[in-house]
Amino acid sequence: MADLSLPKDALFLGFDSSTQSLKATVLDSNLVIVASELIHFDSDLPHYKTKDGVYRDPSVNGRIVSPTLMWVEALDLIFQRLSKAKLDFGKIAAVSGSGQQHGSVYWKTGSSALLSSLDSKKPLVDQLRSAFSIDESPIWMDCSTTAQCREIEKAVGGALELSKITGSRAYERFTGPQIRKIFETQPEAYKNTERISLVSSFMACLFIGAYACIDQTDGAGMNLMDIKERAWSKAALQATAPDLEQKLGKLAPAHAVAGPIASYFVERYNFNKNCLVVQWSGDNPNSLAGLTLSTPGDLAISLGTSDTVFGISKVPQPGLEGHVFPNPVDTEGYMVMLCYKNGSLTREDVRNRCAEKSWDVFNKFLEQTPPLNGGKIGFYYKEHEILPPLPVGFHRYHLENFTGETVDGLNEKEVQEFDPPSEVRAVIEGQFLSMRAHAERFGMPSPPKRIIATGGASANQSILNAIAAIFGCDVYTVERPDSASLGGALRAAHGWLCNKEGSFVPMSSMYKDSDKSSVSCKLSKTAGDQSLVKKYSVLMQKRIEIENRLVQKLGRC
Ligand code: ADP
Ligand code: XUL
Repeated sequence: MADLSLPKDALFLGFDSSTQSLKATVLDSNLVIVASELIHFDSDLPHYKTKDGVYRDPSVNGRIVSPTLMWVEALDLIFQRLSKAKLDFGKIAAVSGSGQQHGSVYWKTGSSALLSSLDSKKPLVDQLRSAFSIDESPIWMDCSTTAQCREIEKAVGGALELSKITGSRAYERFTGPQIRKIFETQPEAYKNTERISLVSSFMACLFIGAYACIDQTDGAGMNLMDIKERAWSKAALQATAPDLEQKLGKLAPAHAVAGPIASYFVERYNFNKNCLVVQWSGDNPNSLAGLTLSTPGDLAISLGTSDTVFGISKVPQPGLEGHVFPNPVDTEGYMVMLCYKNGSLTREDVRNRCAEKSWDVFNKFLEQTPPLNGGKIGFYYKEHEILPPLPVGFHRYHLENFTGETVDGLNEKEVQEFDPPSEVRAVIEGQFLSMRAHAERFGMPSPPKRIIATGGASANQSILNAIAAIFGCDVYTVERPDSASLGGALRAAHGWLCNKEGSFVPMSSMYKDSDKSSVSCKLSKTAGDQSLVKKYSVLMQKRIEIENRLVQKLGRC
């Protein structure tokens, strides 16, 4: 049998270029975390003047972008920090990472020459200032492309047809509609673009000093790729913009090597010239890898800027809700996912308004209010929501005499406000009841065998308690909440191994029998009381009834 062990002294470096920060995680060959770093965009790079890592454009409804150069400068800065922490870059055998999904970068004609001749004496940011035809990258929070979504769906034969091909109907944040909008509204910039990267492949470009392929998993978040063929769909390309295939370049599997590390990093930071750069992928796919999610009954819940829920599936069944992507660590399987725009920032809004801007007070309120919240239900959309497709707005209802036994005869009264503790419970119960309801409707396991929680808010024990009570299953966590950069380091090791073997090897071959590594999940909360879970099912049924009415009345974003 082949030797599937990693070289004893080697290190593996993973990144996550997400909405609010750039994170790095370093694993040793036992898959134990030996270093980590974080650059917070708003506070560490204040000259870009972002709020939550983004610009919300007041002049164009729903336009949300981030300065592309900020991501470059964050990389310069994280390397300074890793150098200060005395990380031995020479030991790093492979690098990989992830980017927030769907966001796109537009390289100006002639920039490939710039990329391949980077001067190791200068920071990247000073050398790439004129590299982009569009300086502000549209990101996943943007919802300014509804018209383009409908045009693309119509051109391929409808929303369901597009979903059958690409794994999702057209969504405003997906890259295809974003590209079409640029082609329609900034034709000169589109013409002057020689390569379009996702945030993930963009970061890989910096590491190899050349244009990197888009990986097949993150590529599925564009409404442009045929998910069964794992190749660009001619029909989707044609429906989106002219000359697009050449601007996108090729697709590659997530475990493939993007290229050797650029001499820039060898000369500037003493990387070994044999260090490999493994394809970067999306943050949710990388989290799936970092959480080692490989059992069909398990679900992961990621509580970052967005909230997502995802699992794996052998058979793709794309529909009008949710997304199907190729599994980044299984060449035949799929990853299924739902995404909510109102995640951490909406919880923070309630914390700031009702809980003295303190998670401790927020948690105290959550613990002191009864499960089911005495029939108080809230819908909190600080941003246009994806699921359900509803505009910005808060809606609060009180189900009088709610006992949790039945929805029959229950009347809801719309109210303007709740007392602060009830508002805290309403936002948490609302988010997770909505997640459970849509996950069930999407065919995800119900109840799941277990939930693995990750992302910034998974550090909050009171929130994990609520998840265990609402879903009625055990909740696990990994050592640190940033599973995407951990997944990057793990995929770096996996890509290194596949490259050594000359073919794909299962990722599980890297874990030891009694796994003491940083990638093993630990039980954090046990399943809630099952009679309470039943009552939550009743509340969920009522909530969906109200939600459907809101969608009929207020429509898509
Ligand atoms: P992203 O990767 O999308 O940038 P993260 O996964 O890093 O986001 O999560 C950042 C979010 O985590 C913050 O917006 C913050 O609201 C949330 N967070 C951090 N600590 C807590 C906590 N103790 N309780 C609830 N939320 C938290
Ligand atoms: C997924 C999505 C977000 C981003 C940002 O479809 O839009 O989760 O990946 O984290």
